[in-house]
Amino acid sequence: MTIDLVSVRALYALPFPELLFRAQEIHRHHQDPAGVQLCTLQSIKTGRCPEDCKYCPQSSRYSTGLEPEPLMETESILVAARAARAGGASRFCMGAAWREVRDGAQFDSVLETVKGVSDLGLEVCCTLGMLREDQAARLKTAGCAVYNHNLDTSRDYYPEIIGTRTYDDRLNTLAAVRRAGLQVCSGGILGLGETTEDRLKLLVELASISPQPDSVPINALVPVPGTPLADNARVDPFDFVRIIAIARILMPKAMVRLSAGRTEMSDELQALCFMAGANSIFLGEKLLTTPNPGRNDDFALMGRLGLHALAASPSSIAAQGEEAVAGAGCGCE
Ligand code: SAM
Ligand code: DTB
Ligand code: SF4
Repeated sequence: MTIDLVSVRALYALPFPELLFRAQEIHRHHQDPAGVQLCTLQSIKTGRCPEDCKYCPQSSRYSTGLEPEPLMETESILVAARAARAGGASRFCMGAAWREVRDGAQFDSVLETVKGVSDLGLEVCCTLGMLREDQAARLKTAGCAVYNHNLDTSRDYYPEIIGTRTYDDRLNTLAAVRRAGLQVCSGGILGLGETTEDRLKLLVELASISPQPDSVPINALVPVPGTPLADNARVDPFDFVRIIAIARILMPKAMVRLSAGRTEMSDELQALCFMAGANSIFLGEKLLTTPNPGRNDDFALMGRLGLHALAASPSSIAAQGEEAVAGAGCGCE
């Protein structure tokens, strides 16, 4: 399907209720309309990143007061993964503040961890920066199902935010991830100072990846003191919902994840996002380094809205050992 910017602009110009209606029609046709995928995030290597992403508290270029931490040991990560599973998550996403994956002892350790987490019956996602196809293939063999690598914004606006790599570097990694047979998770951030046109161009870029990303995280900037974007204005809530709705319309089969920034969103705004087609969240009090609503709040909201947790898809769980089968249906209500 060719996705053209002109028709995407026309969607954005629709009256809000009309846009939501169209998104809901597509959502109901392709997704469980009351299901929410619950993912957890674990920062496995924190801070001291050589990249200059202007939004990121983990870049070594900015003084954000973040306490850096070296790569975590496999056993400590498995403790966190077991807790995530017990807490009702179906996907465990591990993030490292690396520019790129380098072969060697650290990557070997990540591979061992991936195997351990996958053996628990959790869908494993990694976000480790740029990588090559052979590295992606090793992750897949170890039991990783998904690789997260965000385009973040439009091609035009990208150089305003990141100078240490290019948009094509990003797309090349995504292509390598796909060739290795991993699922692609790629999305962006709203609130970087971009225009509406940049947001729509980002969605067109994402929807034009062939095949389309399996999941699309939409983050609202968490402004972190010390980063160049610390004083950015908040995104208008209705504009945010419109972008979620258009992501749903353009990528009907993707999980659309309401990602960073939820602590600043009211329950009502999050409900609108679910109505517009968002069907995934990160669970737990911390994202990588910044706060996230606690799981009690999230389960309370899901209860009030009559939403239920989606189980991990068995095909995404590489290992189906005894422990895996026990964990796969951790039907948290
Ligand atoms: N270093 C790897 C990379 O850049 O791909 C993986 C970790 S990086 C922190 C993952 C994603 O977190 C980024 O692509 C960005 O979209 C998001 N992110 C980072 N800081 C953020 C912030 N302050 N607000 C919202 N999203 C943020
Ligand atoms: C994504 O798009 N958002 C998550 C996940 N993918 C890795 C990360 C959000 C990070 C927010 C800032 C922080 O907590 O450091
Ligand atoms: Fe490093 Fe990723 Fe943060 Fe950029 S977004 S500074 S690459 S951790």
